[in-house]
Amino acid sequence: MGSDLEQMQRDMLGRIAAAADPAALEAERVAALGKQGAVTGLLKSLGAMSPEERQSEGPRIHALREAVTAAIASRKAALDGAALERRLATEQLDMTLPVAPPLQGSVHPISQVMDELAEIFADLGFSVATGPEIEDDWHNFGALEIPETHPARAMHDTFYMDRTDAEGRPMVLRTHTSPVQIRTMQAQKPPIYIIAPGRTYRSDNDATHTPMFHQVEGLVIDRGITLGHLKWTLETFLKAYFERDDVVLRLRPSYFPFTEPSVEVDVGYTLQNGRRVLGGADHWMELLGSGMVHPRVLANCGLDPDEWQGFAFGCGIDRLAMLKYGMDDLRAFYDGDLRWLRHYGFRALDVPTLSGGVGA
Ligand code: 2U9
Repeated sequence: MGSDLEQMQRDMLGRIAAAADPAALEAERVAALGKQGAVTGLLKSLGAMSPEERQSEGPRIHALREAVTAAIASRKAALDGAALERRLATEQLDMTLPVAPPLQGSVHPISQVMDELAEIFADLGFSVATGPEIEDDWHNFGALEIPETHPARAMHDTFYMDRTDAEGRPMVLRTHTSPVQIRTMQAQKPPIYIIAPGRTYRSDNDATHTPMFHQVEGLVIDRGITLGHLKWTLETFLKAYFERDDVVLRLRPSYFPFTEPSVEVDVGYTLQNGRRVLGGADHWMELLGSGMVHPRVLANCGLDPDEWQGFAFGCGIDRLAMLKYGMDDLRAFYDGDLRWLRHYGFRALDVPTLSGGVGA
């Protein structure tokens, strides 16, 4: 009996390993483990055995079943993997083909707002900078004066990767777009006038937070830059973005490790039929954070703080989109619901321009 079982296992594992496609593998599974299968038959035969026989044969038959089950799972994984590889190698999608009108997509409000921001800031002499979304500890934290022990680290709810940087510290999904400015300061000499829009990640998920969200940060490095330049820039940006001349800002003292002094910026709004409409100064809501770049951050990037000064700001793009275009649930941005996209999406050729209206 014992050597019969061993022979049976060898045969079954051999046939399973040789199954050339999922259908052949399924046939082997049914033949072994199906209702009428050989292993199932052996398991059933346990009932008719004497207690002594069952004690010796039971574990062997169960071991056979486990070995066959594991072999099927491993062959299935190998066949599925090979099938995926074949599909990836053969299936192609030509992204440049024109789309038939009933299927025509729309521009997502986040992309639209990013285009609007690029347009507005280009008019002020800023260019758009980008950088990696997987960052090392130094670019995301260290250079910005957020050391490991700093409470701001905990506030960032960081996603850590398996990969490590040169110092053996885990790589992170960037928690803000600030590392883009660090990289820009290292790579080019001032004057620097950039915005850094892009995806950012924090382990946070509720009605007002998604684990992936979008930020735009701005950075100016030049000689003789003051808080006055910061306020004028933000005012000019927000007036253009909300397409209103009565946008009023209120700057409150705040604290960020990478700016000194730091200011939180509130924007005035009025209530019309229960909805917030930007402009005026009836009510205030916090819109963005900003400040003068900390001298140590400049020094970390090889700039002499006695020669160069700068300001920086950071703002959630999702929030900018919601305020301008009237969405009230952040999570709908990422549901991929075509009805939502048709309602809030923008036509592909409605490119925002300052003269044509940025929110075309
Ligand atoms: C460098 C130096 C300074 C960027 C800044 C903020 C203040 C800020 C938040 C607003 C809402 C992020 O999306 S949010 O949660 N940001 O409050 N960001 S100052 O400061 C920098 C960046 C880079 C080199």
